[in-house]
Amino acid sequence: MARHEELPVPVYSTLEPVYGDESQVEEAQLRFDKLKSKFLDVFGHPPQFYARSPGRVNLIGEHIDYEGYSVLPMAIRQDTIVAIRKNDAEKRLRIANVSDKYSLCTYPADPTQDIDLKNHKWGHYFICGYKGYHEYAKSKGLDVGVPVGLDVMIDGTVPTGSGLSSSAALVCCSTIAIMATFDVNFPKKEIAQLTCECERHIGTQSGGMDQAISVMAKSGFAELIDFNPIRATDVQLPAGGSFVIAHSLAESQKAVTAATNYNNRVVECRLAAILLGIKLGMKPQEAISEVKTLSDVEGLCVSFAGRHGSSDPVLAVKELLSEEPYTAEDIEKIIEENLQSVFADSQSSLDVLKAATHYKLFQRASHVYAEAKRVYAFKDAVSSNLSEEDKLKKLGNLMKESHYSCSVLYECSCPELEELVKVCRDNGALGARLTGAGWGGCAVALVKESIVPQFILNLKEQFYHSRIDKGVINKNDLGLYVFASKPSSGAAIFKFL
Ligand code: NG1
Ligand code: MG
Repeated sequence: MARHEELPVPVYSTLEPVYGDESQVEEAQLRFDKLKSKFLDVFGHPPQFYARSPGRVNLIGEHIDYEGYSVLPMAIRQDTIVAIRKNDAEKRLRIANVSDKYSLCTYPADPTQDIDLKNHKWGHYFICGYKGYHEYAKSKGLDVGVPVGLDVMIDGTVPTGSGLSSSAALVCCSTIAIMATFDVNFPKKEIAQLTCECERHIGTQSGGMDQAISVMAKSGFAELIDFNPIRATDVQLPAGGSFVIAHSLAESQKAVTAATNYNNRVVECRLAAILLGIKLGMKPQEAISEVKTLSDVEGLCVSFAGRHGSSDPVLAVKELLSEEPYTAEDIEKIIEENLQSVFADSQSSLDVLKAATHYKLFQRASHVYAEAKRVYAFKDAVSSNLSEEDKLKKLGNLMKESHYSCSVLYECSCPELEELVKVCRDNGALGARLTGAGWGGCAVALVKESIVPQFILNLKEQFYHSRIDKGVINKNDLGLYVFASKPSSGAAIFKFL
C-alpha cells in the first residue's frame, strides 16, 4: 500500500468523510451553505469546487523545522474552507471572505506578479497559493494556458495570529482549490513542499511543518513530520490524555514582525551553524557556501562530542560558542566576510541584519539541538511499554522542558504566554507550552482526560475572566479561545453533485 503522503488529496462528494459525527457535519453544512450563498451574492454565479485545509497545534518541536529537524504536530478541527470558480470574463482574481472583517481583495490574473510586502493584505495568502501552483506546474512541464480570472470566497475558523497556522490553512486550501479548477491533483508530499515554498512569498523564511500537517494529517493521529524528503508517520497518542489549546490573547502578527522575531531566529541559526562549521575545521568560505542549517553541521558536532565521551551536539555548542551575544563585528572576524554579503541573495535576511544589534548564537543553537532530541523522546515515549500514566507524565515533562527552552534560550514567549502556561500547570496540566512561532498566540496543555472540563473552567476563571472584565474579549466567545482538541483529518477537495 502506498504511504499516505504519496497519495493525492482526497476528493469527496459529501462532508461526512471529513467532518465525522452528525453534529459536526450539520455545523459544517451550515458553513458550506452560507459560503455558497455569499458566493452567489457577491459574484452572481455559484462556485464550482470547494477545498478545506485544517489548522494545527504543534505538540513538540518548535522552531526546528526550518533547521531540517522533524516535528510532531496534529491537525485541529478548525479549518479554512474556500469556494472557487473560474471566470473567463474577468481577467482578475477576486478574493472575498464571509467575514466582514476581511474586505474584498482583487489582483491581476498574473502568476508572475510580486506580492506587495510593504502593504500587507489578507488576500496575499491566496496569491501565495496562486503563484505556487503556477511555479510548480511550470516546473512539471504542465500547460496551464493563459491566465484566467478566479472568483473566490473564503471562510476560516482557525483563529488568526494564534500559532495555530491559520496562514498555512489558507495557503493550502487556496492552492488545492486552484488545482481543482485546473483539474489536476498531486501527491500530498509534493503539495506540502510547494505550499511551504510558496508561503515564503509572504516574507517569512518558514519551515514546512504547518503545510505538511495541514495537507497530510489523518484523523485520530498526530504525525511525526520529517523533511528532506517530506514524510509523515502516524503517532497514536496515549488514551487518557487530552490536549487543551488556550489563547494567550496576545496576537502575533508574524508577517509584520518578521525582521526582529521569526526571520531573525532563522538568520541566527544559520550564523551559529557557520561558526560551528568553522570551529570544527571548515574553511570560512566553505562554511559560508555550504552550511545552511544547524542540521548540516550536526555530524561535526557529534564527532566533537564523541571525542569527549558524549554523543550530544549541545556539548559542541557549549564548548565552541560564546554565551555572550555576538556583535556583527565579532562574527565577521571569525567568518572573514561581511554579513551583508553572506545574505546578499535574501532581502528578508538583510532586513534582519538592519534591525539586529547582537546575535545570541549559543542560546539559539542549544535550543535547536535539544528540541530536536525531545521530538524523538516524545515519539519513543508514546510507543514505549510504559504504563499510560507514566507515558503521560513523560510527555508532560518533555513539553515543560520545551517551553522552558523556547522561553529562556529562544526567547519567543511573551508575558501573557508565561502567565497562561503557569495557570495551566497550577491547575494540574502534566505539561504546557507555547505552540507555533510564539511571541503571542496559543499554549497547548496536556491534561488527564478526566479533569478536562474542570481544567477548562479553571482557566476561564483564572485567566480569561479578568480579560472579559477589561473588555479584551467577549464572554460569548470564550469557547473560541480555550478548547480541547482531538487530531483531525487533513486537506480535502469537495465536488458536490
Ligand atoms: P506559526 O507561526 O504557528 O504559523 C511558524 C512556522 C513553522 C514553524 C513554527 C515554529 C510559518 C508558516 N510557520 O508557525 O514553520 O517554524 O513557526 O515552530 O511560518
Ligand atoms: Mg502561520
